[in-house]
Amino acid sequence: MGLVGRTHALPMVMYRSASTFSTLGAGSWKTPKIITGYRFAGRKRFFGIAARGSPVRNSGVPRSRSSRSDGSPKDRRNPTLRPAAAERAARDRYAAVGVDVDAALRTLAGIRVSMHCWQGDDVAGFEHGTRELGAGLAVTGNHPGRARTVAELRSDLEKALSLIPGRHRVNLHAMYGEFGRRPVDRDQIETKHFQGWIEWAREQGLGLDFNPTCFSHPLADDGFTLAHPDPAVRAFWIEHCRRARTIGAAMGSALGTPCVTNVWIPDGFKDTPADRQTPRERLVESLDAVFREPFSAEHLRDALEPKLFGIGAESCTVASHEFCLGYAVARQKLLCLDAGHFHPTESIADKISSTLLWVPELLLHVSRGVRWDSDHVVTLNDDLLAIAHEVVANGALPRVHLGLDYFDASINRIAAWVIGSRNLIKALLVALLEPPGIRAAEWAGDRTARLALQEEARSLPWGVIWDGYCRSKEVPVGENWLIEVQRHEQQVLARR
Ligand SMILES: [Mn+2]
Repeated sequence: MGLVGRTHALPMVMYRSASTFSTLGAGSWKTPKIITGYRFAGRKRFFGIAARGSPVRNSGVPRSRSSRSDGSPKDRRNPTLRPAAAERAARDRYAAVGVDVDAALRTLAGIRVSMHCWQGDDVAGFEHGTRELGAGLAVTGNHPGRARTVAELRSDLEKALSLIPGRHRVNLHAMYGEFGRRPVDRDQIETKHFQGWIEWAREQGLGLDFNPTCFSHPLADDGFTLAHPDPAVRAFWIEHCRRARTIGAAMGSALGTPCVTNVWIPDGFKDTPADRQTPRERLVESLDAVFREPFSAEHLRDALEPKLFGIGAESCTVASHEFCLGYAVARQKLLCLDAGHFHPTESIADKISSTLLWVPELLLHVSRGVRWDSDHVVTLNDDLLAIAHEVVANGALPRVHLGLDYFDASINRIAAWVIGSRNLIKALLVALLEPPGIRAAEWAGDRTARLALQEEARSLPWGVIWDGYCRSKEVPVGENWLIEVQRHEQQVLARR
């Protein structure tokens, strides 16, 4: 859901420490096209995307890693090619408001964003037989080049990650295993089906996160899984989630970094239920069974993700925010806050400091809601800046796992990853570069100065610092990454 952008008042107390998927709700006036296994028929149009004469091609900016200029006179028409002088001036400006740019960049470089694999293939997965998504999920768009195989998805992830500064993580769903020739049902998945991903992640220097997939399955077709009235159906999904945790722990153990394994339960009612309580009691029992086996926190972190509604489940979602918050507090699990899973004007930013008082850690699914859809590509809007601010300003980075969760098949999927990931990292940079005078003004009771400094901070030259960060991480500066994506689209995606 869309969020109302607003910088929330800073809390007075510092902390000491330190799927989900597209909802198509009641407001939908037409049925969106559900894309699984489409075939693209418009190649000519596609080839025109990066045709000669496009503004990006002719901008005069070299194609990649281009801004290593020494600021010589021939470069001076293009300010992006004079990084050293611009960065010095920006650092001076930040120094004047008490900001240590180097410290901010060191912190930024340590933040691992978990990039969601399902943007690359429209949440199709690699199980035998293509199914419609169901469970309130739908992907709109038909851009060419959807990853159809594990190899294609990994290749696309590598391309996207090469354009994003820093070292990060990849988030998998259980439907993305390598299942071989014979079908493997969800209650039969094993670590061996994800061994290829583990080896790939190790080679790439990535962490992995994981999710059981409680949708796109015959036993989820009537809208209930872990809260299903039939004990046999519940047992199936309990076994699936239990195995997902075992696999997550194996990933965390193999890669030396805890795997956040996030359970999202789509169960809900299209129309007004007569009994909202019994399904929730069943869900508590099911979750207790799922989480019964203990694992080391060094390997596995369990998270639970609430949602307001999905298409076909508009009247009541069993795993609502209150349900999941209560369960997470009672059982000391991680709470997952998805930016698109609340009312359209409800921001998750303000929930971060509130919930961290009661749960050990948070998982954030950074997304962008637009009307009925919870999963638009993340843009650098006030909502995103507020989320990043709340994590950074409250000293919560060590307790908050940052993941992305959206999917858009109407644009280049690699670009969708790059845009959202870079935006989240940019928002974190802006938060890390916040002048300390803002908080000091609030603590001094000077609300006038707080507002004045907050507004002046918006136009501080963080973009120059960002460019320098990209340069230092050897990823394209500014819009240069788009040229890489366009070339890749012509050379690789067009042939799929
Ligand atoms: Mn989510």
